[in-house]
This record gives sequence, C-alpha cells and structure tokens, in this order.
Amino acid sequence: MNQSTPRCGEDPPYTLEDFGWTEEHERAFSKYTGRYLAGRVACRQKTVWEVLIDGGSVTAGISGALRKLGRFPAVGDFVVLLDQPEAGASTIVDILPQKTCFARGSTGREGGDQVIAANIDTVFIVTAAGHDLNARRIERYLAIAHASGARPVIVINKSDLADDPATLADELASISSGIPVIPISAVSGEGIDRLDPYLAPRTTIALIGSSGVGKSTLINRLMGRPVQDTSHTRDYDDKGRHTTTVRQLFILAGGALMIDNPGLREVGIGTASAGIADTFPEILELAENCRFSDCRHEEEPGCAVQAAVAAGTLSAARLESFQRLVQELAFERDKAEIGLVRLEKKRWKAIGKMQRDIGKTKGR
Ligand SMILES: Nc1nc2c(ncn2[C@@H]2O[C@H](COP(=O)(O)OP(=O)(O)OP(=O)(O)O)[C@@H](O)[C@H]2O)c(=O)[nH]1
Ligand SMILES: [Mg+2]
Ligand SMILES: [Zn+2]
Repeated sequence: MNQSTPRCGEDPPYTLEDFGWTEEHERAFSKYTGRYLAGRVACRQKTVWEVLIDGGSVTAGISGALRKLGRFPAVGDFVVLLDQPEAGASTIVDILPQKTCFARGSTGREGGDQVIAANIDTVFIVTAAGHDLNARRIERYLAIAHASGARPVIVINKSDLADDPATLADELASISSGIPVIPISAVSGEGIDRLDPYLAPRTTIALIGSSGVGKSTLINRLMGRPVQDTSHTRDYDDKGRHTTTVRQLFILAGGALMIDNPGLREVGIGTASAGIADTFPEILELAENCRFSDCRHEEEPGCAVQAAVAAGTLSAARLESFQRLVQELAFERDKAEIGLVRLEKKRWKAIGKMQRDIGKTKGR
C-alpha cells in the first residue's frame, strides 16, 4: 500500500454491519467458536491481506490449507480469521460463501477466470467521453458484469470534455438494452448526484474500466478527500501507465462501499456465457426463428438474424461483436477443458454448439 493511501484503521470505527455483513454471513460464521473473527477483505498485496474487522482492521496471511486449495481471498470477500496476537499475526482460515463474483477471463495460456472482486451489488462500467468510448468494449464489460450476478451501470465520465454528453448517452443506451447510462464529470461534479440511487449504505460497488477514464478521481470526489493517486498525464492513451495498481475497498461518507480497480487493459470473456445472453437479448430472441437450431447466423439459409441485419433492424457491427464473443467463449471453454493442444480444429466446430448453449442459459 502506498503512503498516500490512508489505512482503514484511521477511519472512524466501523462495525461488521457497516461492511455489508448480513444474517446469512452470521449463519455461515456460527460454526466457528473460539478465537475466530469475521472480517471483509479491503485490499490484497500479493501474500498479505488487509481485512476490515469490527472497530478496525488487521493485516493477515492465509492458512496453508487455503493456499494448498488455491483459494485466495479476493477484495470484497468475507473471511474468517484466526486471531493469534501472541504470534503477532492473524491468519485467514476460511472464505464465506460469495453472493456474487466478478471475474474476467485470464489472458494467459492457462485459461481460467481471474476474480476481480467478490460480493459486488453494482458494477460501474466507467468509460470516458473521447477516445475510450467504444461500444464493443462496453459489450464485453456488460457480458462479464451480467455473468457476475451484479447489476451493471454504465458511467460516462469526463462529460465536461464532450460537446453533447446526452447524445453520447443515447448512443450507448442503444447497445445496453435497458442498463442505465449516466454521464458525469468527476472533475466538475456534474451529474454525480445521479449515482446516488446506486450508493445505498452497506452496498458494494466496483469500478471497472480502462486506465485513465477517471475511476480514482471519482472515488476521491465521492470520498470528499483525496484517498487515491490520480494521473496528471494530460494526454492519456490506452498504452499509458496504470496509476492504480492494487484493488482497494473504500467506505464512502454515505456508507456505501466502493472498490477501486486498476485499469483493465484486456477483458477476456472467460466463461461468462449467461452474460452474453443477457447482453445480446434481441439476437437470442431473433435466433429462435432461424431455420437451423445450430445456426451460426453467417450464411445459413433461413437465418432470422441475418434477415434482421438485411432489414436494418439489427446492426451488423453488433452481430459481429456477438459472434466474436461467442467464438472467444468457445475458445476459453476448450482451453479450460482440453488445453491448447488440438484446439484449432475443435475451435470452429464448437461454435454452433456454443450458441445453442448460450440460448439455453438465457434468462437464468
Ligand atoms: N476533464 C476531465 N478529466 C478527468 C475527469 N475525471 C478524471 N479526469 C482526469 O483523467 C486522468 C486520469 O484519471 P484517474 O482517476 O487517475 O484514472 P483511473 O481510471 O483511476 O486510471 P487507472 O488508475 O490507471 O486505472 C486524470 O488526469 C484526471 O484528472 C473528468 O471528469 N473530466
Ligand atoms: Mg486509478
Ligand atoms: Zn441464424
């Protein structure tokens, strides 16, 4: 943790309830009696976790058993700590069941999803007026947000730089099928109050988006004081360095919990098939009328999806984006199941089947 970041212990004393602890957690925790404490992970630095507990925070490691199982607590997780003051350390010995889990596909060869944050109620997909605004990337974020179980909200920051922020919002609304799109300026404060409905006390919001869109600037504004470093680079671009390097949970003045994340350079789709269905509901609906149940919506006869493109009711770019995500999903699943060997051959075969599977997960 860098020096400018205040430790949670410096904030007024909070209770577990303030961190979002519920009766469900209480029940799951009740089997632990003795020198056990419950807490919520606020920050992870490689092998050290900062955990918020009743009245303060502790720094902890994890038990050998958790390590062996590869169960590493994520920011936002509720955990069980074994309190060992004589050893000068606390140890995380269990992770309580997660309500939601926000993950992205890893871009490495091993595959598998990488947890970004746990127990998130709302995901602010933060983009910025100007170069970052990209419908295709937002569809990607939406797919993983939908799959996580958290509610997505699209936040267009830097509205002060846009000639007409309302038009930008309208453009994005057309790809987001009912998801709220809120233009704000973290610098001028314009539109910030429209985020209030999502900032109820004890609910958890994660900020995700590219580097430089202003996630930390937004946290600082909502905290009412500078808790996070922000970049002073004027002409930020996608290749720019990342200012925030660790995920961290903050408690806003109003009582909501907000997680700042490092900018995501690449968002793999991971295994978020249900998320794809919710992101492209109109395509799944059209596909029900295709002649072939395994239609790929390419050149098949009787394809209702292609017919909609021809009729101008579905944009070709959106269909392309859907197909790209479906292919990526097929690829990720194969990677998880059979490794990279034999992949190319299997890859294309899987796509038709994948689209059928996605149809089945719709609405789940
Ligand atoms: N004009 C304008 N600039 C903004 C706004 N919000 C943030 N910025 C600027 O954008 C730059 C990047 O902001 P950060 O908050 O560091 O961005 P970030 O999303 O946290 O970036 P990473 O930590 O790298 O992921 C800074 O120079 C901010 O001052 C805004 O609403 N309007
Ligand atoms: Mg940041
Ligand atoms: Zn079709």
